[in-house]
Amino acid sequence: MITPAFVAIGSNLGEPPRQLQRAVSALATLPASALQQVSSMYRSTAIGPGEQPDYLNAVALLHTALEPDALLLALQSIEHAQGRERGERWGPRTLDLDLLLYGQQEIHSSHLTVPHPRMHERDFVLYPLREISNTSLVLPGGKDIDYLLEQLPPGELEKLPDPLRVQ
Ligand code: A4P
Ligand code: MG
Repeated sequence: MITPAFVAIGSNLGEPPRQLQRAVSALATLPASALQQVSSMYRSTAIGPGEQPDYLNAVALLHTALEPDALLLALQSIEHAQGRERGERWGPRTLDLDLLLYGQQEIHSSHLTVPHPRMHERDFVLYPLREISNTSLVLPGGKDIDYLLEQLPPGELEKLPDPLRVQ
C-alpha cells in the first residue's frame, strides 16, 4: 500500500541551505518511495537552549510503501550520513528529519509518535506543510491545517526565495 507521508527537514549547522538540499536529494532516493513535493525554505529563530544559529526548515511529501518504523530508520540514516550528532535535546544540528504525518495513522510507540507531537504549535512546520498540501489537509484528530495556522501567535518566520531542487 502506498501512503502519503510528510517529513519535516531542519538544520542550523553546517551551511543549512546545503544540508536541506542534500536531504531532499537523499529523500528522492529512498527505497519503495517517491518524492512528490518539497516546500520553500523558511528561516526561523531556534527553539532550544543557549545561543544557537537560526534554523532553515522545509517540508517534503513522499508517497511510500515503507512501514512507519522502516521510514523512521531510513530518515535517521540520512541524518547520520549528514553528520548528525545527538547531544542535548533541541541542541543545534546539521540535519533533523521528523516524520510529521503518515497518512491518517496515529502512532504511539516507544520510538515514534505520529502526528509529530509539537507540529501543531510550530510555524516553521505548519507554513511549509500548508504550502505543499491541498486546502483540505485534515490531521488525525480532525483539525485542519488552516485552523491550526489561525491559532498560531504572530511570529517572524521568513520564507526564502531560493527553491530546493527536487531532481
Ligand atoms: N521520535 C518520536 N517520534 C518521532 C517522529 N515523528 N519523527 C523519536 C522523528 N523522530 C521521532 O529525536 C529523538 C527521538 O524522537 C528519536 O530517537 C525518535 O525515535 P532526535 O532527532 O534524536 O532529537 P531531537 O530532534 O532533539 O528531539 P525532539 O524532541 O524530536 O525535537 P524536535 O521537537 O524535533 O525539535 N527550532 C527551529 N526554529 N526549527 C527547528 O526545526 N527543531 C528542534 C527539534 C528544536 N528547535 C527548533 C527546531
Ligand atoms: Mg528529530
